[in-house]
Amino acid sequence: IKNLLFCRDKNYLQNFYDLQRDHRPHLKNKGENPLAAKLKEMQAFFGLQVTGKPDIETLEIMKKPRCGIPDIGQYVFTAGNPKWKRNNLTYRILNYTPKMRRADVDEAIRKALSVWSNVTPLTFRKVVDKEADIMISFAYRDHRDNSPFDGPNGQLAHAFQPGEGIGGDVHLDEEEAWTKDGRGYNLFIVIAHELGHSLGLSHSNDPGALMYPTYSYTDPSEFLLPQDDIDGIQAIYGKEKYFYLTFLTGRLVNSNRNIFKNFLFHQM
Ligand SMILES: [Ca+2]
Ligand SMILES: [Ca+2]
Ligand SMILES: [Zn+2]
Ligand SMILES: [Zn+2]
Repeated sequence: IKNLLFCRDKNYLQNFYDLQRDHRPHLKNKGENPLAAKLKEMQAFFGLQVTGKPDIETLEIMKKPRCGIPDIGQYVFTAGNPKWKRNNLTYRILNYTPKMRRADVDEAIRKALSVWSNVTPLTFRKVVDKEADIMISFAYRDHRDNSPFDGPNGQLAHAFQPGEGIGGDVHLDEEEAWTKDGRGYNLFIVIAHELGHSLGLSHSNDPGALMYPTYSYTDPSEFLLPQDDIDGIQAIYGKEKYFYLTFLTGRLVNSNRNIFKNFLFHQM
């Protein structure tokens, strides 16, 4: 099997399935080739036939543009979803892509944040001149975090789990054809996915989920956060703040439901 896998495919398993880069003769692990074992893990994740062989379906998935965060393995995500200890978070846009108007980048990011704040008690405030919890930037190839980007296609972006410093930050591959619509890669869709990681979610194997690892386009104006993602994020942070206020103020909120909701969303 080793000889049937191309270097690129081995890279895929190294990047996303924790395949050791330097595998020596496996003395203790005689039973199974580590490549076959990792292929099986990948096939299981994507719901393919688990053969341990690089069949057409498996190779097709490996070619799809995707998020740079691994699907399994503990070296990026610690067990038990990590979370922010505050609900009021800050974000900052460090740079822009020449491929889009600045206002369109701002709008894509604002809308991607609202995807998550709409269903949780989380709020996001933009800062322009100091360290923010979520620093968003476009980065080129090796950008000093041990996860170099790979040029056009392949890995589109990655993000770090909640935490200090680089924690929560979102990096976008500068070499992608970023857009606000269905051409190239839609910035809103990719950032919305990456923010899921910034907030503590790992990949879902539900093909309809936003947190599925491969890219798929949805018209931003028609985007609705899938239930799998809502369940995931609410398991970490609870439901939207509207429910807290309902609990606290009872009838007052019910009678002014829409006014209150608008008020709350404008607070972001
Ligand atoms: Ca950070
Ligand atoms: Ca790329
Ligand atoms: Zn991802
Ligand atoms: Zn990075």
